[in-house]
Amino acid sequence: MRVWIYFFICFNTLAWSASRPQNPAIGNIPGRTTVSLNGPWHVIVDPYETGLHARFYENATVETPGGGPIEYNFEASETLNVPGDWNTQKEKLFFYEGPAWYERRFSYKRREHTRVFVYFGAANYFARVYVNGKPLGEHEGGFTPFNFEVTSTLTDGDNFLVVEVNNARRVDGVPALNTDWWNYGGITRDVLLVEVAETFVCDYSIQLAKGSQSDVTGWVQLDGGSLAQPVTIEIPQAGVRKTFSPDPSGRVEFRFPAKLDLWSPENPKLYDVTISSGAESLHDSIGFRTIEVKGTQIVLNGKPVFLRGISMHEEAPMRGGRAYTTEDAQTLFGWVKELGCNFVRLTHYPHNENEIRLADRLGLLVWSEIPVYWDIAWKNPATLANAESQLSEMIARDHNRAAVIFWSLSNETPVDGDRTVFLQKLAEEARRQDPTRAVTSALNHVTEAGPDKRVLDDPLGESLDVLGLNEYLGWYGGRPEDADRRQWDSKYAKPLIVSEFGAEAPHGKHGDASARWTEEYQVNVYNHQLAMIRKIPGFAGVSPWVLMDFHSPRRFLPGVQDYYNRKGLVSNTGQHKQAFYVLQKLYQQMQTPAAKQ
Ligand code: GCB
Repeated sequence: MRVWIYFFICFNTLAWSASRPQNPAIGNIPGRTTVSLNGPWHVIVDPYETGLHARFYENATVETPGGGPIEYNFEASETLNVPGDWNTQKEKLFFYEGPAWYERRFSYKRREHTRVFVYFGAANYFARVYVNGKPLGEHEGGFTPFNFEVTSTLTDGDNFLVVEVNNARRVDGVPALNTDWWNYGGITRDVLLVEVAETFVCDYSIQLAKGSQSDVTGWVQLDGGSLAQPVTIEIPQAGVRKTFSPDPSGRVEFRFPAKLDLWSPENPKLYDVTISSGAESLHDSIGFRTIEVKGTQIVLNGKPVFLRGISMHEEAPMRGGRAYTTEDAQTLFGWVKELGCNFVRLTHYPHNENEIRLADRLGLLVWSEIPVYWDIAWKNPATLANAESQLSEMIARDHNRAAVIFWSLSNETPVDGDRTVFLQKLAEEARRQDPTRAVTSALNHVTEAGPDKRVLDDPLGESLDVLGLNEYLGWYGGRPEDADRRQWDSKYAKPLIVSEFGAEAPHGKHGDASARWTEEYQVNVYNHQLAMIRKIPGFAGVSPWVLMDFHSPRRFLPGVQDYYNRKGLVSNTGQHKQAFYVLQKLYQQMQTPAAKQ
């Protein structure tokens, strides 16, 4: 089955396809030659999608005799920076949802014995890609990478790429119509031309074998005409150099002993790993650690770990809009580290690769999620296929990152049969593609077992390894003090993470601890919540909502929200609210030698 999947992934790039051709390891891998297509692209905002019929992708400039007029002109159109969302680059596009056409000219000369792919880090939400007037394919899903082979479509000399990006919300989309985050549209991550050898490393997995601290296991998949060429794996610092012969499908599977310093939040050790085959030599930085669930404990490298976390969006501090640079990630994770976290819940969609790689370097454990959010079209097979492909793309991009310990399938989905079947299928798929990490979801369905008792009994819990619980006692219902009486239970003897709680307060708005929208009220909620959740059976971690204030189309209150969700511990311009220090103090206490015993 596995071989088949890789056959599909590697070889469907050879044919034009309207589906999603991809080679997972095409991207920012050191050792690969890339040409950046970032920078200003010409853009035509096209609310009625006229460009599809008017064939904008042909990028016509000269009228054909007897033909009609050409009513567009990329060269004379405005530009937008790539990467970047359109909403925060032009004020008039702040609320825009719909199609827009991007165009970029570039000159290129292919080197002999290479193949070339055009790679997109992400485009939200739906993209159609054309090169030199020819369709390459399309991609659905706003937060994961995709690529198309352009070896035979590029010409030596001048070329042009046209991409239609459409962020219109769709009933059958993932997410669907309703979210509590801004629907930033556009090409929001890097665009690259990636050059590979004629036979190249299409994907690989290198990590510790499940439950073993001394055996490295994994696989390498080749794509191309010389599938028999040997594959060498080196980890120089650990004295490893192994050469393998692929099977007829170009696949190598291996397991060998190695003496490695384990990766952990306290010691985020990364090894330089080289994967060579034929003309290619890739270098990756890989950490080695084990992650397991034992009873109600999360076990890292054989020892139980408590997750001191925070939830966060991929929102740029200071300038606003989608975060995409390493500097954005450094600022956000700087605050995460300042809080004393060892864990970060990256909501509600796969965040950019800069963040994940920085988490690897900083020693932050990561919860990574796909945007199956609130209610979506559970009965629609195309919606399931779309969710599955976003899940696969997330796993394909990040499966070599030690930081990632959880694949999250969903957030606050309504309990009903179709939904549970849908998510069970995603759970199976996640385990099939990556049996080493834990599968989780943020749940919020609880039943009353008395006036002050709630039980987490969502049937999806059966299919998860780790349970996330979102609860907002003291904000969406009740008073902060009600938490003192609230008791919790779980139907499942599994680790439980309180994946959200919180309260809104703009920075600098003060008042009484009982006055909603003040920093004092937010502190009050944190104090009572933090005391309550520590008593939850199976309590294995917490990631309050949320690190930084973020744009939301559902938050209107003038002078208070102004289209921001203000539950941040830090404002969108970096000011720390009082509740930041409440959580920081607790996380500091948890790290004292006495607390660790
Ligand atoms: C939630 C959602 C999150 C919202 C948050 C809120 O439960 O998971 O996306 O932003 O509540 O602030 O209401």
